[in-house]
Amino acid sequence: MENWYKEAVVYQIYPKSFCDSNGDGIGDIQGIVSKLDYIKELGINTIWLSPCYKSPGDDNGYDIADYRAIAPEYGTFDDFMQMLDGIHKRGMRLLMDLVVNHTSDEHNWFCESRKSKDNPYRDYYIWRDPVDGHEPNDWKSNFGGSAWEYDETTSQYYLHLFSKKQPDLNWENEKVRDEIVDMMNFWLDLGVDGFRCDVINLISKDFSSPVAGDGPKLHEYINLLNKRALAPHNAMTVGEVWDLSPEESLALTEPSRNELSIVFQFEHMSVGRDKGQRFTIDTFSPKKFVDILAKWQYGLANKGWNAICIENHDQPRCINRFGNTDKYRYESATMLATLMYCMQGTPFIFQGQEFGIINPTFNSLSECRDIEAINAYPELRKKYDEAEVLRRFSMDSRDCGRAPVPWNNNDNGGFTTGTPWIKLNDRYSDINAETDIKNEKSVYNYYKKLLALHSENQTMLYGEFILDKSSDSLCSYVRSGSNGKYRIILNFSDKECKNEYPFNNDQVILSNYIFDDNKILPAYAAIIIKI
Ligand code: TEU
Ligand code: CA
Repeated sequence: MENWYKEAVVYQIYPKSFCDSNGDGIGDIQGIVSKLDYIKELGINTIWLSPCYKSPGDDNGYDIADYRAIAPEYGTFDDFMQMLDGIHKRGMRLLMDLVVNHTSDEHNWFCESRKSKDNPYRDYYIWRDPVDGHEPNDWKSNFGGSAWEYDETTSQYYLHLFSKKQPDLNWENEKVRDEIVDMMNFWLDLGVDGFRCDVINLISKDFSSPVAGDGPKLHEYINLLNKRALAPHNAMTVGEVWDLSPEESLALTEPSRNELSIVFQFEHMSVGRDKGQRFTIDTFSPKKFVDILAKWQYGLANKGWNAICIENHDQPRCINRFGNTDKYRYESATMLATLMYCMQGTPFIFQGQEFGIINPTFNSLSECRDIEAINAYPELRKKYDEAEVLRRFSMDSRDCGRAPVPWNNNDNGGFTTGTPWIKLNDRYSDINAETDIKNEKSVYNYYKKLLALHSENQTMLYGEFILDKSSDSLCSYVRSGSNGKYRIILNFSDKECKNEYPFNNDQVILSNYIFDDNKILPAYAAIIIKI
């Protein structure tokens, strides 16, 4: 199938936190192998694996020291091939993480590059002279501070849009482009099926702009990767791009352009944050959230394709942000899933989301691991006391999604027999995969039914999307296509609301309550009806 990405149902694995097979407290490839049946059983046909390459781990693997080597803490190359084979044998596909905006400073290219101005690898990275004794411009690193680091050996600055240990590659250099194409073909030739492309809009820089990225050669570079690596392998790609409009998304994905298959949009993830900034708090408006999703449904209709995502390794758990972790955990988790995965687009599910994991609580900075939170701490402490900063980290730091997956109610949720590299959520004895699978009314069993409906129903896959109602409680949309019409009815609040779309119980395809009176919808009700 040429456009197989449209029928992909993707499960994201963050290897460090997924499953530890050897008791060192770190998830690994054999841990993944042991869970392939579990993933398949959920209704997944594609796995996206966050980086598992050799890395010093400054940004948990998004700082790559060797693009062609597996990190020893995750296993061997043979383990990797066994996993790939196991994925394919089960009729699933594998997307690797393609992190090519930057490498680790411990990558051999950078070790050479920083040695001297005439080193053959010098132009693999972006080096600039100081301007009046200062940084070349005022670009900021995503992890705080200047994006420029002064290197004494050659008295120049290098650019790093993330940590200092993640120098940006110089895509202007043809040799860099050739190296990346070769590396992509290396994985594709081994049988890998595609890539999730990390911060892909940053690879071309616009030096005249106050913010880096979306440079003039972006489309040219992606088109080149498409022609020389992706298209010949019919590979799927999903680009990670922040702050883009539907028009910009189409410019990267319209099939005639031969660039990417789809890109994520994270606009809805900013609702509830002040100006979209992390660690800030704004009132959460369900209406705004649904309206943004609808804008993207309409914006890409018949021209592009959505990537439907509400959690990943950079985000806290969706129940904490948009639902209710205590009284209505099941109801809000399943309502959010219904809202998202009945829309048109490829579902992305982050490990543990399928059984309603919630954020851990961080009680001290020493429990936090993420470079973004640790770097932000001193500035936040100037504004808030210790308890408030930790409360914000427990709500909104990237570590929230990175807590280990609890598989059962054994010690450490069965994630490891050793000491986990980061703490688990304390409620793992009741929120874990095994308990949820056994419980008929559970987030896991609802996800399984919902994903089956998504995959087996032509209307759910390809049908038109029509928004009828968005508000801070009742929301409703219709999907209409070759397999008939369906209405999705949701109560996006923790109070009862009036239902404007009455139905008979025999119309119900899936719902998270059993209804006697359908004129009143209980908190976080979600119903899919045939109309
Ligand atoms: O994320 C890019 C990115 O923009 C976020 O890290 C962002 O800076 C942050 O969430 C804002 O609060 C990608 C990866 O998903 C992330 O894990 C990496 O750290 C980053 O790129 C660098 O490779
Ligand atoms: Ca391990």
